Amino acid sequence: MGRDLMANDSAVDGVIKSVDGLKNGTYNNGAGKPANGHSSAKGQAAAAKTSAKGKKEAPVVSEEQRTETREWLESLEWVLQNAGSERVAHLLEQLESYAHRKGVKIPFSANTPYVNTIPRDEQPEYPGDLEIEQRIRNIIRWNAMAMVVRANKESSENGGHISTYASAATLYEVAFNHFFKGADHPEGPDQIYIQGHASPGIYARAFLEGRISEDQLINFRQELRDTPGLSSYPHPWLMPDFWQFPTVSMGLGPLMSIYQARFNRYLQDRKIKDAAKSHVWCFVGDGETDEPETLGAISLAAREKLENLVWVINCNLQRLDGPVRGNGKIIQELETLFRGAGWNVVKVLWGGDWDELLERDTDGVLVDRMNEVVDGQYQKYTVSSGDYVRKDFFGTSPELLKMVEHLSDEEIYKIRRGGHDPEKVHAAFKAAMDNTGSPTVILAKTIKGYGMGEAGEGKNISHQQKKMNEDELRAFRARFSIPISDEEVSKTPFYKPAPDSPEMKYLQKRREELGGYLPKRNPETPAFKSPDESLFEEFYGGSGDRTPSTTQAFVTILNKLMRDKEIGKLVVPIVPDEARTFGMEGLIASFGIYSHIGQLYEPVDKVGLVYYKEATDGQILEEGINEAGSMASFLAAGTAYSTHGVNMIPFYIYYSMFGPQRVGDLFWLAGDIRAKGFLLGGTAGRTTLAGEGLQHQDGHSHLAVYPIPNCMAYDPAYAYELAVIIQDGIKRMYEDGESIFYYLTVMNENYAMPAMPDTPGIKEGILKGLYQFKPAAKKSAKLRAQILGSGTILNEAVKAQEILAEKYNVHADVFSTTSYKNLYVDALDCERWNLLHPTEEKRVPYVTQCLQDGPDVIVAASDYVKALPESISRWVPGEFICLGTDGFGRSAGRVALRDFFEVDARYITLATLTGLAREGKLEWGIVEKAVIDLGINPDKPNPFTV
Ligand SMILES: Cc1ncc(C[n+]2csc(CCOP(=O)(O)OP(=O)(O)O)c2C)c(N)n1
Ligand SMILES: [Mg+2]
Repeated sequence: MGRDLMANDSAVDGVIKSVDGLKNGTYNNGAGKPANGHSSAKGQAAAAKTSAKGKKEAPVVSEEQRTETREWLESLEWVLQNAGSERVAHLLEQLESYAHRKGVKIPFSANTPYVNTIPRDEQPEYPGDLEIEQRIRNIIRWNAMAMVVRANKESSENGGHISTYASAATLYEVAFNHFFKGADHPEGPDQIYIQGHASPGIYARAFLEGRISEDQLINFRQELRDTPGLSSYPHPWLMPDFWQFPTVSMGLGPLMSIYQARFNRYLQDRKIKDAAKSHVWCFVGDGETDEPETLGAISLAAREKLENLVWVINCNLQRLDGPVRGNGKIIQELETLFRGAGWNVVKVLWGGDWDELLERDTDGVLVDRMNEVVDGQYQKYTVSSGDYVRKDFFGTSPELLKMVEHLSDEEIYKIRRGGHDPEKVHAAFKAAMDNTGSPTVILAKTIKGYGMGEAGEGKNISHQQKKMNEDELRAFRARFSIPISDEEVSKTPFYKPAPDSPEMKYLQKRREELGGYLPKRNPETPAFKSPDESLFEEFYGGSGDRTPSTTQAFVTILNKLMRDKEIGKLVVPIVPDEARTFGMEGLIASFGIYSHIGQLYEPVDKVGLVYYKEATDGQILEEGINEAGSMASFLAAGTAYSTHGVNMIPFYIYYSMFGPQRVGDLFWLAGDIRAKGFLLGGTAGRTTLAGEGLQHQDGHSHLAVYPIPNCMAYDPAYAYELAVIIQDGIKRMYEDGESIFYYLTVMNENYAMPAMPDTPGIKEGILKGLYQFKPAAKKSAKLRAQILGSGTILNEAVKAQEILAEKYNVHADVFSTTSYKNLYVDALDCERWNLLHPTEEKRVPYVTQCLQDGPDVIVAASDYVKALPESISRWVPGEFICLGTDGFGRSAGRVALRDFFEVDARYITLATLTGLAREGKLEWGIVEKAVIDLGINPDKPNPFTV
C-alpha cells in the first residue's frame, strides 16, 4: 500500500503540475511520474491526447475550468490518500461508465507512457553475479560475431548474421542463467523458440558449454565438409539432437508457440502428461510482428489464459531494410495490440541509468519527450555522439538540459536501453513467471548490432553486416573486454576460458541447476505397439450395398482408432470448423471438443444424442476457421513424441484446397521439425467437389507436396486402400520411428467400396503407389492397353475399361495409382543409382516393373493436374497419355465437370484408342468416329485457358 500510495502520489502530483502548465498555454500530456505501473489509465488517456492532437492544438482553458480540474484532482487525491488506489480505480470506472451512458466520447488508448512497466522500487534483486554474467555474455558475443566473420572471410557466400544476436544477447543470457528449464528440471522442460537469425549466439553458448566443437564453429554454414558444420538456422532436420523448433520463416515460430502452450495444457487436462509447469518462451523480432501469422493468434492465447506462454519481442526498432516504424513507435503499437487482446504487457525500455533521470522528472517533461520521439529518431541517437543526443533529445527544453548537465557526452552516449540491462530484463522475466491468468509479452527495447560500433550498430545495413575490419574488431574486443592480443585479433580467434575458470564454472552450474542444456531435442520415438490388424480388417471386405465416401471411411477408421484401448487416447483429431462437412458430429458428441474450462452453457442441440460437446478432457481440437492455427496444433501434437515423450497421433482434416496452397510453409516446416501424423485433405479433387467452384476445387495440392522429402502423399480411391495406408503409416512413424508424415486426400463422392482384391502383394502395391486393381477380362485380345486411375477417377477408369471392351474390343488392365509421388521418388532414386554405377546391373523403377510386361499403350487419369502422371512418364514403358484437371474450377455437377476437364470414362476411352492408333494398331478413322460416338465436342475450349 505504502509504495502504491507514493507512486500514485507522484503521479497525481505530475498531473496537477501539468494542469498548472495550462496557464502557460501548453497542454502537458500529464503522463505523470513514469516509474509507475499503476498510473497507466491516467497516463494513457493523457498521452493519447498529446499524440492524437499534438502540442500545437492545445485547447484554450479558462481560469474557471482550471479551478474545476484542480478540485476534481484534489478530491481524487483525497480518496487516494484515505481509501487507496483500488477505490480510485473503482471511482474512475464508475465515472467513465456514467460518461459513456451520457454520450460522452472518451478517447481510447491502450497505451501506457513510454517507460518501463516495472518501476525501480518494484524491481527484484538480481539473483546472480552480474559481473561474471557480463563476462560470459561478452565472450558469447565475441564468439558469435567471430563465427560469422570467419565464415565470411573464407567466402562471402556463407552469410550469417551478427546484429540480431548482438541486440538480443542480454535477453537470452538472463534467461539461460535464471529461467530456461532443461530436460532434467523437476518441473519439466521449457520449450524455447529462438529467433532464427540469433543462432550464432546460441551456438556460441553451446560452444562454451562444451556441446559444440571449435571445428563446428569454424564450419558454421558449411554443413557438407568432412568435419560437419552447423546449420544456418534452427533446423531439427539438420541437427536433430539440438534444435527443436524451426523459426526462421518468420511468423511461424510465434504462431507455433501459442499452440504449443495450448497443447501443453491439453496434455495436462487430458491427464496424458504433466506439462503444467513448463513454460513456452518465444523470442520474436519486432519486424517479425508484421507477419500476419505472428499476431494472428494472440487473442487465442489470451482467451485460453495461457499463463505458461512468454513472448520476448526484441524491439531493436529495425528490420532488414531499415526501421520497423521510423515514423512511429513499434513498442507502443504492440502494447496496444497485446493489451487489447488481453495479454500481460511488460515494457522494458530504459536501463538503470535512466532511473535517476526519471526520478528527477517530477513534472513529466522527460516522459513527454520520450513519448514524442519516434523510432527513426531513436535509431539516429544510436549512431550519433552524446553531443548530438544532448542537443536533439534533451535540447528541446531547459529542464531536460538541466537534467543531464552533470553527464559528459560520453556518459550520455552510454546510457543503456532496457533490453541491455540484465536487471531490468530479469525483473520482466520474473514478472512473467509470477503472472497468472494471461500470457505475457515482454517488449524489450534494444539496439540492433549492439557493440558492433562503426561496423553496424544501429545502422540500416546492420542486419546484413557479416564482415568487420581490423579496427572494428579491435573496438569490439575493447568494448567487451575480450582477452585477445593485438596480434591475434585480426584472426578473430574463438575464445574459451579454461574449464576451471570462474566463468565456465558459473555457466555450467547455472545450467545444471536449471535442469541441463538448451536447446536440446530428443530424437527418440518412445516405444510403441501398433494397433492390431483386426482393427482395419472391416475395411478390407468392401461396403456391400452401402455407398460411403472415402471421407466416411476415414471417419470410421478414426472412430475405431479413438476407441482402441491402447492407442485411443493418443489420437488427436484436429478440425478447422469443418467437422460437419466431414460427418464428424458423432465424434464430437462421443469424445468432446477440448476446452480448458469445459462447457459453461447448455448446447442448443443437447436434446439429441449428437450434440456440440465441449469438455475439459475433450479430445478433439476444434480450431475454428483457422488452417494456420490448426497446422500449428498438428505440429505441437506431431512432435509431442520428442517434446514430451508421448506418441500423440494427430489427424488434421480440412478442406483440401486450404492445405499446402494456403499454409504450405507450415507443411514444409512439418518436414523440417520431423512431425508425425496424418494430414487429410477432405472434399478433395477438382471435379469431385461439385458445386463449390474455383476457390474450393483442389486439383494441385498433391503437386504442392512433391518437394517435401518426408511427406508421404496418397490419393486413395477405396476404403481398403485408406485402411492399409493408415495402418502402415502408424507403424512406420511410431513403431519404426521414421521421421515422416502423411498427406492423404479423401473425397465426398459416394460409391460402393469394393473388397480388397486378393492379388498377392496388393498391400505392398498400395503402399508403393501402384497395383493392378482390375485386370482385363481377355488378356489374349489383340488390342490391349493399361489404364491408371487415382482417387474417384479410378471409377471412370473402370467404366472406360467396360466401354473399350464392349464397343472397341480393346481389353485394358486397370491399375490404381495411390501415389504418383512415391512412383516418382522411387524412379528418381533408381535413375540416380544407375547414373552413379554405370557398369552395374541397372535398377528398374517400380512403375516400370509394374507396367513393362503389359500392353504398351498406357493412359493415366486423375482428379489432379496432368503434371502428376507426367512426372513418371519417362519410366512408363510405352505410349503414355495423361489426363488431368489443369485449369480453374467451375461450379457444376460432377458429370459436367469431368466433361469440362476431360477426365471422364469417355476421354479415357478416347485417349486409349489414340494410343493404339499412334502405335499403328488401330485406324485413325476409328478414333475420329469415336470422338463423335462418345459425344465429345472436339472444338470445346481448352479448360486450362478458360
Ligand atoms: C517469412 C520471412 N520473410 C522474410 C525473411 C527474411 N528476413 C530474415 S530476418 C529479416 C529481418 C528481421 O527483422 P526483425 O524481425 O526485426 O529481427 P531482428 O533481426 O531485428 O531482431 C528478414 C526480412 C524471413 N526469414 N522469413
Ligand atoms: Mg528488429
